[in-house]
Amino acid sequence: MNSQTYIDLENQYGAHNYKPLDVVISQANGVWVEDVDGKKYLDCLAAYSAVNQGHCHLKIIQALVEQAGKVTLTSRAFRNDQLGPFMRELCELTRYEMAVPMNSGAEAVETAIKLARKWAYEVKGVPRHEAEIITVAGNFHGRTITTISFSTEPSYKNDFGPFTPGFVTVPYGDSAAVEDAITANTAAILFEPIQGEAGVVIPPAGYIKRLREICDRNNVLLIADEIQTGLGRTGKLFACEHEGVRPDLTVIGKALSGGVYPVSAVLSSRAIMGLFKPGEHGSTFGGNPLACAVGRAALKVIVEEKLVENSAALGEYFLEQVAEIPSPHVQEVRGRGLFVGVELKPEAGGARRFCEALKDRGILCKETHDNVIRFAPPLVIDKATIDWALPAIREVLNMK
Ligand code: IF1
Repeated sequence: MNSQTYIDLENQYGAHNYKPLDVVISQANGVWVEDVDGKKYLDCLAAYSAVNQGHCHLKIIQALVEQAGKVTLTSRAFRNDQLGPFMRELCELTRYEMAVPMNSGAEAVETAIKLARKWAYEVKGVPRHEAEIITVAGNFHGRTITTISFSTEPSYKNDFGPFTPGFVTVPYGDSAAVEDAITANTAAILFEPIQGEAGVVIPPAGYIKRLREICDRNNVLLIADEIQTGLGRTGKLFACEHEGVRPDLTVIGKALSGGVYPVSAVLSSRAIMGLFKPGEHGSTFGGNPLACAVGRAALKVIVEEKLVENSAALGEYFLEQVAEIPSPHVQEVRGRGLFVGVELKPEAGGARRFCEALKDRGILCKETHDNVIRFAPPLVIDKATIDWALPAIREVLNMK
């Protein structure tokens, strides 16, 4: 079957909730993917940073296959021999005391919200059902009813109300607005240290540090959604580390499995995580042995292959090289680590056509918010591969 046949099938039987680039991928390895016609592409999206370790990393696949032959799911009604070691390795790497394993990113965000609310009632003394959480404009935290309730993107939410109450929104990057929004009932501030979906939006220097101070001063929890920015993407293990900040709760997902399986988690202290009592939270698949075995291997690869360091070094090189490209279309190039956004001028005709042109030259990227091309290749990329991609990027940024 050729590409068009697969596209037609998907269009006929699958919901049309996406508008993907028409490349039908059937194989992948490392930074490369291959379509059904045998054409190879450099993956510069890495499944929105889930595939930081590179596609089909041998060690992660081995862990998956090996564990699949032993036991895949016990449910949390019983224990399994992978959960404890996974939780320990995760906490040791991230220097948090405890973690709760979930599956999708949105689920983990909801888990963090539940924890923050519980903390507000049991520790801070907020009257039950009155906790407020401050969120920021342009956020992306998932697609569930609660996570879209505080989305500011009309197409993500407009037809899906009624919404979950208890959230207020302030502009991104404005710490004074956060402080003004705090009331006696404020439980937490939920934010992304770099907004991915909004177009690789980096907050003003000092913003994260100021959020930390505001939280400390007002007895409010700081919750960082590092689902996309975490685990090396920005050149640090967590993007909050760029400002030396340790949030009370950090939410991770995506690369926690290297894109092999849905694995997410919330990281926190014993004091906060300890508020969950048996029966109050859970998930059939969360913490299953297959997920844990995959997660353990995925973390090991990040450390052993120095992916955080590689992201920092090659990200700096890539950003510098792209920023130097003379182009009539580019408004701004920004990034941290291998997380780079090229914002085009409004008159450039939208980022989509640039992504299509890159695709024709063997590079897969995805536009975000009409005018931004996001480059986020797997963190295993090397300099030679970046150098291979640069001429094509140069050409595309200069097309008519
Ligand atoms: C899709 C966006 C990226 C996330 C942050 C939570 C979640 C995500 C910071 C939810 C997920 C994904 C979802 C994916 C596209 C992608 C995305 F454009 F939609 F916003 F990366 F920028 N917090 N982001 O980035 O995690 O429940 O999906 O596991 O198609 O919706 P999830």
